[in-house]
Amino acid sequence: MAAVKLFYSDAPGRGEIIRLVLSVAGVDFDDVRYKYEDWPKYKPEAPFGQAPFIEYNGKKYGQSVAIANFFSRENGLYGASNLEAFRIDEVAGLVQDLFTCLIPVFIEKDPAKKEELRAAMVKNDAPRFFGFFQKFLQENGTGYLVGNKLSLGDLIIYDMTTQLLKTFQYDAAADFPEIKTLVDNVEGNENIKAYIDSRKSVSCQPHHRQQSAAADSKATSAAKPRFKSKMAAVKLFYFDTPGRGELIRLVLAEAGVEFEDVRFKQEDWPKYKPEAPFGQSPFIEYNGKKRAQSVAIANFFARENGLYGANNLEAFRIDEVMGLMQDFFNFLVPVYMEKDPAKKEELRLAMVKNDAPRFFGFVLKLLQENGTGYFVGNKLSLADIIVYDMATQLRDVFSCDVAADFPEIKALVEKVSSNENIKKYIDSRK
Ligand SMILES: N[C@@H](CCC(=O)N[C@@H](CS)C(=O)NCC(=O)O)C(=O)O
Repeated sequence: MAAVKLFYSDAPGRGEIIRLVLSVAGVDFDDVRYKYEDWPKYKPEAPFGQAPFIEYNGKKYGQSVAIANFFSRENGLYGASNLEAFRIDEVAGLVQDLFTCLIPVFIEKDPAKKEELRAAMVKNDAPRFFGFFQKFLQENGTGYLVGNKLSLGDLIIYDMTTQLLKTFQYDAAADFPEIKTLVDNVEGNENIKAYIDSRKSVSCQPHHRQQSAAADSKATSAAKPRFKSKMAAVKLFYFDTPGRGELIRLVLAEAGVEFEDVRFKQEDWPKYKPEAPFGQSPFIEYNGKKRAQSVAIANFFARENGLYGANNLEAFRIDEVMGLMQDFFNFLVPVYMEKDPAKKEELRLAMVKNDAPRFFGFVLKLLQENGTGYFVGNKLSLADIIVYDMATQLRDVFSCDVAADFPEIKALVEKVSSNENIKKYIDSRK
């Protein structure tokens, strides 16, 4: 493995999971930590104007989840099967949702208001999410999230537990015995111990992590479609809108997986909500089990059907695109939810002017870099499908035609919509 340089502020935040993964894997990395006020110096270097980002083999990469996934796959921390990877992705999705709940608490300046928000988060959101993690751990029954060894999933839960304790005084390990066991298991890992010790002496200077024996480079084959198999029937539950469900429909359609597309009206959601594993949709029933988190579901079926790249670097690029599109989706939600027509139009215009060109500008650069008209290799992948999905939702729901401004995106949209299976699905949808 070539040396890695990680850029993030001198805080845990979204950077810590990468530090944990690299440490467990024994990967040599420069932990470049800067003070908050120095960020403007680093921002122009960040591929998507955000941190964390890394330099790896002389190239810059962004999106924390994509980076953590890449190094986890590279070092055997991403589960032993596609179903184990699916569970890890579910946890990653839940933690992203929990992060979204933490942000307003974190950025609130007024101390009384901040404490009020913190108390509400500690009372409601945190136990809800840790309740899900506890259930997963009980289900697996080994003290680890998947199998009988440490994985990215354990590190994600550990990271959240320690960050919540330190920053928000919420002690999940005190309330959930399985979380306590997991924290003990993670902290019992030799490499994590060494990392925690080194962290104590960290200033804002870049510091260097020592490489351990485990750092020998591994073949980049983990992301190959490993489990091409006859799929069991799938039932997908989502609102009768594209939203977060459409990506899954498109992936299943492209893969030729037969699925029951259960669509419901907004007012019928209370009937389905109790069935949803985390009280949210989309969710699926697969092999008699309910699973959720849209990205985890899409990743699972993409891996299962050869839509997740031909190697780990291609999978990394796909995860970057997925992360960018999830970030962008979060900007669409307030526009979609706004009830007041004037306010809604104001929000829409701002999104069309700022967020859409920014995010599609990033993905355009990635598309141009590959130069085949696809994001990776010379064939359709999950990345092409999500960009197609977002571009068409923008066009149809928000009257914003990014394809008109970016010819390569236009070509991609045309290519995806003329794909035989996708075309069949779109026609059936009408
Ligand atoms: N990160 C989750 C977010 C899911 C989410 O926010 N779902 C919304 C619909 S797009 C929902 O279920 N809202 C209804 C509710 O929370 O009761 C995912 O990607 O699946």
